[in-house]
Amino acid sequence: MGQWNRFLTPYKQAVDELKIKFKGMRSQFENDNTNSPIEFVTGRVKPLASIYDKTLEKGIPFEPSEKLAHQLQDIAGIRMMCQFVGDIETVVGLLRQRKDLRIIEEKDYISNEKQSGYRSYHVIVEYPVQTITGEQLILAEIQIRTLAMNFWASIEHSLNYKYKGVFPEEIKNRLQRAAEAAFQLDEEMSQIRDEIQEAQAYFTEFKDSPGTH
Ligand code: 0O2
Repeated sequence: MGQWNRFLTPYKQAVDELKIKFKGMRSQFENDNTNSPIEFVTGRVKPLASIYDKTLEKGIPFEPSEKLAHQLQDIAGIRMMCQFVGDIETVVGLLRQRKDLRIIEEKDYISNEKQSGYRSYHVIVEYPVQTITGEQLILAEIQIRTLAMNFWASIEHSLNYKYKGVFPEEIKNRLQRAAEAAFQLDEEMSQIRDEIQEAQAYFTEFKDSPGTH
């Protein structure tokens, strides 16, 4: 257990640091009175049980090693949620211009939706963590998705866990319909984006100085 703890500690540090940095990006948009393309940010270190499952799937030894660090790109995981599909490209652009991380790979499951109905944009990055023994490069997976994509993915993830990936036909069909509904919701919201953002800017202003309206 001590060995796993030592192995996972820099991942926890990477997740903590990236969460703070990305939340900081949101605050900067707020300070500028600009609608933030980032709605909220979450992060986690992959639980040992999930690491174990993934090693079985990939046929690699379940031990804290270089090989594992190389093969599992999402031990450090960050999620950035956006209101609108168009915000996702903006967030990816913001990531591409950062100097504190290096993009290794991008996976566009929005243009190329997964068979399950899953939609999201994944960016695999290499992030340097400073440790007492020097710098360590950590791989992290940043998932960027709308609130609707996130809603669908978290429900499907729970059901996947319950049914261990083998869904009854009816659930499978309903999930597919729900994915289509989430897609439609994103489309509709994008159509009235300007209207929504104007209203949100008004509320933010009103919250800051309620007496002046
Ligand atoms: P958890 O519990 O979120 O950590 P590869 O290594 O490239 O062969 P891999 O590892 O499947 O393929 O990478 P992929 O598909 O790019 O991204 C994996 C992660 O994306 C998953 O992590 C999920 O978080 C999410 N994801 C991918 N497909 C689906 C899906 O159909 N439904 C849901 N709900 N999420 C999905 P984990 O480790 O599976 O899960």
